[in-house]
Parts: sequence; structure tokens; C-alpha cells
Amino acid sequence: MAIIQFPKDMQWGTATASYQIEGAADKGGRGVSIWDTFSKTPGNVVNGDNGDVACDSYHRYEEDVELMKDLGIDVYRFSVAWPRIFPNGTGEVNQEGLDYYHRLVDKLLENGIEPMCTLYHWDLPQALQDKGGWGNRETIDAFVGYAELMFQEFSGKIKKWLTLNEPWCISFLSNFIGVHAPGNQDLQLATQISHHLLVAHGKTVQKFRELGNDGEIGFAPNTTWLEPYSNRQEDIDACNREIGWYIEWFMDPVFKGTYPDFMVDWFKKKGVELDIEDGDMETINQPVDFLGINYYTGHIARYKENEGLLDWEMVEMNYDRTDIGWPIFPEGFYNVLMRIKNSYGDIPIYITENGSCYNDEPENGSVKDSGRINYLQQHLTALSRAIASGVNVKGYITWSLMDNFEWAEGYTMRFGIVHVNYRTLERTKKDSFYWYKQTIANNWFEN
Ligand code: GCO
Repeated sequence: MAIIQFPKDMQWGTATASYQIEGAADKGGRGVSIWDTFSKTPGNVVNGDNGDVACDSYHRYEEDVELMKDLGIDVYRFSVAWPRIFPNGTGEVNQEGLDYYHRLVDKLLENGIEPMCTLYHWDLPQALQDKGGWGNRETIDAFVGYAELMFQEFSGKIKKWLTLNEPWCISFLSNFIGVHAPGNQDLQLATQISHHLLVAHGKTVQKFRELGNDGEIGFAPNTTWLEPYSNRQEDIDACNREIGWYIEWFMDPVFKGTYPDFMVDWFKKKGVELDIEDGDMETINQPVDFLGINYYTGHIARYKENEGLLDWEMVEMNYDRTDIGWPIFPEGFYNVLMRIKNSYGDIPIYITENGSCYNDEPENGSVKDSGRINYLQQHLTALSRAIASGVNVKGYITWSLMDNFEWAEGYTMRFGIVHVNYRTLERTKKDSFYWYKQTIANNWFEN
């Protein structure tokens, strides 16, 4: 038993994303996104599920804010569906979409909850995908135009902004591995997209500064940790490549203005040629106010020649796994945060996502998700170690407020601290909700 205590000004929150919770896909003037198209193409999503209804938060946002108020959070991280604002990506603005986010943000502010807004959590307008999506540099300008409108519209109301959620997923998972929308399998394209995303991020930060709005801006890369199976150099290098693909590939350009050589060389070996225009690296290398970090899992791995893109294989060490099959690896969370501190210094960090999949169902009105409580305890303990080691952590935002559309897994995988019955849309607080509420109220817990 130990008391794990957090700094006095620690901010606590929960996160969601538009396509995963809003539903109302054809309501309020919303345009079509790549996730509508992708999920309705047979074979892409388990059970053929899609986000047409999801948690219906578009209509039930007041009830959802009530849940947050009861929980006692300081900050709610949500994302805006770009096609609700610009149904065609550019051009005509849909006032009904803006009105919805005003209602949501007003309700949050009335209840003393600070909004943290993610501008892009994957629902690209299909109209832009039809012209090449993130592979086309015109999408960069379209994004900056959308961001500019949002900055102006919500000036004084939203003071924490994130440009992109998980650029690794937007580029490589969606365009090389191909399991997320738009589902391409092309390493050259995916790598070029990762560059366009970073340019879009940099230009958006520039626009934000130019407007002079009160507030802070950052981005939220996803991270993972691979611990080398042995101290053989080839095992260490293999693990470094995988970690570097998530961390240095996306953070070095932002913080240092360069891509990491070890990854550039590796991609070159795989035949990838990055097209970087004059001024791109300076554009990307804009100071950000904070960094969002998403972390879920890690494991043990070693070098294996010609295995996958980066020549490594996982070694089964029988770590416990969550219901989605991801090993529980809290030491990776600590190591990721220390690696970031060592490379990029004391940039303020919000943990913008961390959470677990457990598919417990309600019984007599309660959901006994002890697995999730255990996961939270272990990861918050790792976080507290990182804070003690000098990582500049400002807040912790758990994924997720409620069960929702888990992308290619559809509705089969539940990450919420609130259960959602997808037939009746009824919300039920899980045991982890009550545990998190107590932790927030105390600012400590006993593990
Ligand atoms: C993410 C995803 C979330 C997922 C969560 C669990 O940002 O990783 O955006 O939307 O639901 O990560 O897989």
C-alpha cells in the first residue's frame, strides 16, 4: 500500500471524439466524412458497425455534461467534426454545426469544465478525400481555413486547442497498414501524408498566433514503448526504430525542425522519398504551448530480419492483457515520458489519452470493471513517478468518458468509465467512474 499523491494544480479530465460519440450523422447539415464511407464499406469494421447513431451525444450532450459534472473533472477533451462545420471541407459554412459546438461549450463552461478542443480526430470531409485527402497539399490549406474559422468563432470560450490527434494513425495506420479510413496500403503515400500533417499543424499554429487569441495550442501524438528483449545492440536498435516511428518522427520536426536521421535512413532503404518543399521544416518547427501524449500499451520485442517494416518481433512474456488484447505495460508510460523530457525538455504535458478496454456489462445497475480500476491505478502510479522525476505534467485526461465506436472494432470494444447500452442509449456509471471521481476529489489514491 502506498499513497500516490498528485500536485495541487493537477488537472483531471476525460476525452472523447466526434465520430465515436456524436451519431446524428445525417442531421444538422453535417457532410460525409471518410469514416462514414469507410465504415459502410463491407469488411472494414467488425459487425459492419458505423457511427450513424453511436452514443447519440449530438442530442444527449447535456446528459453527458451532467455526467462530467458529477465526476468533478476540470477539463473535457472533445473533437469537432470538420464536416459539421464545412460539409464539403471548404466553402460554405454550416451554421447548425457551429451552433451545436456552441451549445456544448456553453454547457461545459456553465458547469465549470474547461473545454479542450481537438480540431482533427480523423473525420476528414469525404469531398477532400475525393481530391486526394491528406496526400494532396490543398488539404493543408483547407484545414488551416477550418481551424481559422474555429479560432475566431470560439475566441474567449475555448482556450486549449489541439491541432491533430495521433498523426501516426492518420498517416501510417490509415494509409500504410490500411485498417483505418481511408484504408490505403502505400508506404510512400503514408510517409508523405505524415509530412503534410506536420505542415498543416505548423501552419495552424502560425494562424493561431497571428490571430492573437487568448489560449494555448499543441498536438497529440500517440506513443508506445518496446523494451528490448536483451541488451544486444540489434534488439536495442529494433525497439528504438518502433518507438522512434511514433515519437521522434513526429516530435523532432516540431521541436527541432528536422526528421530523425535513423528513421530517414530506414525509410530510404524501403524506397520512400519524402517531398519536402522550401520552408516546410521552418513552418513545422513552431513553438507549441503544450504537448498532448496518448499512451495505452507497450511490450517486449527483439530484432528479426525482414519482419514487418522495422525488422522486429514481439516476444510473449505473458503480461496481462486488456480485453482488446493489448499488454498492460505501465513502465512503458514512464519510459515514454522520460524519453520526451530528455529529448525535448520541460514542455508542459497533458496526458490527452490513457485508458483500457474491458467489456464488463451492467448487472443490477452496476458495472464491476475492476480491471479498468487496476489499469488506471498502475498508469497513474507510473505518471506520478514521471512527475517525481521532473516531467512537467499539467493534467491527465482519461480515455474515455463513455463506451463508444471503437473504429475498426466497431461497438465490440468498450473503453468508457460510463457504460453505454447501444440499443437504448442508456448510460450507466461503472465502478471505475466512482473510483476516478474519488481520486479527482482527493487528488490522491491508495494503491
Ligand atoms: C486514439 C483513438 C481513440 C481510441 C482509443 C482506443 O486517439 O487513439 O483516437 O479514439 O478510441 O485510442 O483505441
